[in-house]
Amino acid sequence: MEKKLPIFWSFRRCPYAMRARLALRSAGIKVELREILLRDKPAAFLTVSKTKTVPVLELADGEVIEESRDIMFWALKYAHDPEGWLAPFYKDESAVAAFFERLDGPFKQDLDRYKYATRFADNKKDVAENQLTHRTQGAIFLNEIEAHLSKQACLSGAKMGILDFACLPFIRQFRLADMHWFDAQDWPHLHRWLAEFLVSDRFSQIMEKYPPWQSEQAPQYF
Ligand SMILES: N[C@@H](CCC(=O)N[C@@H](CS)C(=O)NCC(=O)O)C(=O)O
Repeated sequence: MEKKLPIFWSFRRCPYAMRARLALRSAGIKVELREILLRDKPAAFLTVSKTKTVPVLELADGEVIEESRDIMFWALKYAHDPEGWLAPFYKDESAVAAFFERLDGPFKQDLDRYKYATRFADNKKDVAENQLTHRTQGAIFLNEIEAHLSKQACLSGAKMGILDFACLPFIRQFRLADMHWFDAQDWPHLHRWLAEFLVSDRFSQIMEKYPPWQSEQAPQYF
């Protein structure tokens, strides 16, 4: 009998789910993938997830991992980190934690208020002002990334790792808010780094499309 696989609840375009899929793939961990629609979450998902957010990983022993960051670390540690993503973590755990705090905290807030400005203001003037404020604030983080990348090939060091893959899906979104503006910024190293990720097989593999999960369907695997 085949071993029971973990169940991974996902949403293709969610940057948190993307980074979890990147880590699962790097770790070579096969999961049953259940794609959901955020506007129509299945009852089975709502029962499992306390936070009602994706991604969620349900392990065979019943443990439920709700945070994308924890899924990344769980997968990489479980599989003994075949690509060495965790090198920066073993070198300086608190620097990696601080990076995640900044990325998932202030930078994500700026990203949301920039990309979805109309959700946060009700007149055109405020929308435009907010957009500019949060783009400017987000760009401070991006300037720092550019500075790091001008000194070393990747955020995690000479090789891509946890820091790179944790933030690339969010930086991709920041770019999508206004590609013309983004591409015009003087960030030569950041543009190269992001472009290499976007054309990589790794990225296309984790962006494959799956139909939304239905309880009676045969499992689909990732
Ligand atoms: N802290 C969570 C955040 C995940 C999150 O906010 N995901 C969004 C989608 S990108 C979500 O599921 N939102 C719920 C909704 O839109 O109903 C993590 O890192 O996994």
